[in-house]
Amino acid sequence: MPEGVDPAWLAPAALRAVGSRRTLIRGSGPLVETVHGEVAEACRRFGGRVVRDASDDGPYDLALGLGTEGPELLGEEGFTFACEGGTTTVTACGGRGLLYGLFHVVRLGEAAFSGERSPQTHRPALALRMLDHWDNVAVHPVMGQVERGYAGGSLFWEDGRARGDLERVRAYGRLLAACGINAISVNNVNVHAAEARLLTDRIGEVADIAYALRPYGIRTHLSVSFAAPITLGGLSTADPLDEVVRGWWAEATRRVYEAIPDFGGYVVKADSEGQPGPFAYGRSHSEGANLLAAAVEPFGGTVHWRAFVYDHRQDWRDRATDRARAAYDHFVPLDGEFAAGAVLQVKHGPMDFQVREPVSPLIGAMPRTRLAVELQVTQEYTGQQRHVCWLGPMWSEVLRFRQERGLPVGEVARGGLVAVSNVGDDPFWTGHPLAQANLYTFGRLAWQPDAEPGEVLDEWIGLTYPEASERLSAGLHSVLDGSWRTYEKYTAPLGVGFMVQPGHHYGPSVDGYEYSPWGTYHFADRDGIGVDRSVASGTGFAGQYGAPWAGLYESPDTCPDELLLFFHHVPYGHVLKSGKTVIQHIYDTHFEGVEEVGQARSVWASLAGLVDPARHARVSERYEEQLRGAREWRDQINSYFLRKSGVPDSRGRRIH
Ligand code: GCV
Repeated sequence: MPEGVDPAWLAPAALRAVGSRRTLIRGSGPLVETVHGEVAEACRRFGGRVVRDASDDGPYDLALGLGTEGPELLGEEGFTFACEGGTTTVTACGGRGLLYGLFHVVRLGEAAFSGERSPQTHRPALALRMLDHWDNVAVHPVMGQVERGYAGGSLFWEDGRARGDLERVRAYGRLLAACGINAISVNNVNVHAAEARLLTDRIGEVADIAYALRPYGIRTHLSVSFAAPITLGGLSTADPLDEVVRGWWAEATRRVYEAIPDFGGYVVKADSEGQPGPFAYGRSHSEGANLLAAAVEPFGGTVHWRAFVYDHRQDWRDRATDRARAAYDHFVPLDGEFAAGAVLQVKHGPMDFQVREPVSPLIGAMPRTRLAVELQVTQEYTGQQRHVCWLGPMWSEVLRFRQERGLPVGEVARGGLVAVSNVGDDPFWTGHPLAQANLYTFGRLAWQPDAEPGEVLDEWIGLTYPEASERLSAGLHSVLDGSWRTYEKYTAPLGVGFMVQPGHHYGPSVDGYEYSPWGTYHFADRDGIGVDRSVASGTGFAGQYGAPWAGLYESPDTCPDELLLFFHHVPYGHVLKSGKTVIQHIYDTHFEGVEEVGQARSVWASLAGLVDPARHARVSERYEEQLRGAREWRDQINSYFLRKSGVPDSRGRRIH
């Protein structure tokens, strides 16, 4: 780890069990060298020994090697793990598999070397496990270096260019490999002028980044502008059916692969929030995506085409237009029209990464399209890494959600699981040291979408605090386990969403988006609150789901409490399944949320001395801000609804 940088979930002591043993490494290739480097460094630190390709110097405690058996079962990334007769063995068919096998042993620690375990096979459920960086090459006047970034500057870009020293990028790749991530898109999906040129004359800078990430099995992807043939190529059109445009993309892509032979492909935000796209030429999104797919397919690349398409210039008076409907309305008619090299990348909810949303009905409604599901690790709407909000339980709910055909989202996402990264050049990587748990959890859930998030958190604790006492582990669980629900309690209620300050999205502003063109309304008046998305009387969004969800969401009687205001406009006196009225629920959860933050702050304070001082201090400082912020949310939300409804708190607490 570069000096001064937090080791995160590869604390040196996490490699003690491996580094104190005798290891044999068999095989060759760049990733085998990475494995060897990891083990050799651990041995240097902890007194073990590593041998290459020997057959006569055994026995070994650990044998890591490439084999030829079972490629159809293991693929490039799988491995077998066994512990028999005093030797722990990891065998893989490819270098990536061996690397993931090594990190499996690291995660198990001493347990990897005790007892007898017959061979187990491990392989990722999803082939693509990717992070999207919304990093700007040049500092953007409004969005800064990293759009929605809360951890300092970009790891990749500085002063308008790729960083000269990419040691930190290499260290990042190592951390990501340790949790199973295998792809990164290195620039913002909002492609500004400086980023656009990465595709052409500045591809060498991307190649340098790809070089730094490659030893950890990570492929590099690039966000591109649909208008590139015009802005970079000087053509008069970017029409996807124009032969000259097709030729331009083919040639530009050939050059990209010349510079980066294992390039992963393009990410495209088109006809979305002002980005150019095929609509300008009267073409469909499948025609747009297929243009780029045709360019990357000969090289084995993929186009990730984002489904985040909606009208961001909506008239708030127009009650018929519902942003939640947009992705489904645009894309479901195109099912079956996307080329094999195109992946449709869908945000997990129909709106925009709110603390609570239903799963997007688009996921599950396009069986003939390769879908990737997009999560947001950066905490744009969940406390911006100033608040603790561990999102593992929320993502797990999403990934286990089953739509009509019965498959969970984690299986429907055949095109991969993607997330917006939360790291920057902050020494703790993520601003809030506890936000590292979100990044780790994302990687592990992408590998195994049905994993128990609590067990993933145990792994993260074990790797980040390898010598943690039971008190420290229990304390970390206590502050993280319920933190998502706590955050939900003191912010926008019952799935209604937003109520944040416009622009930067931090802190409460109940009516901040109420009369805006962004389509994010709550419709609170003196009688009630919520958005009627029923088929019977509302926007019809509930009807985009299959059975049983369409029926459940359609009626306030069957709609789950936590999503009630997403689907229905109800009176403040409406009684929830919990037995409380909506207004009393709002008051109670906001008081409880603040109390829970106060309790978590005390638990954290009690861990002083068990956590290294710098980390402890950083988290303590952030808890002060979280408590201040939670109080602000409580007081604004409660006051707003007391004033609107005129209904007093049944418990007579002070509301401002
Ligand atoms: C990169 C939200 C964010 C934008 C982001 C957009 C997207 O609207 O606020 O910053 O733009 O999502 O996902 O494209």
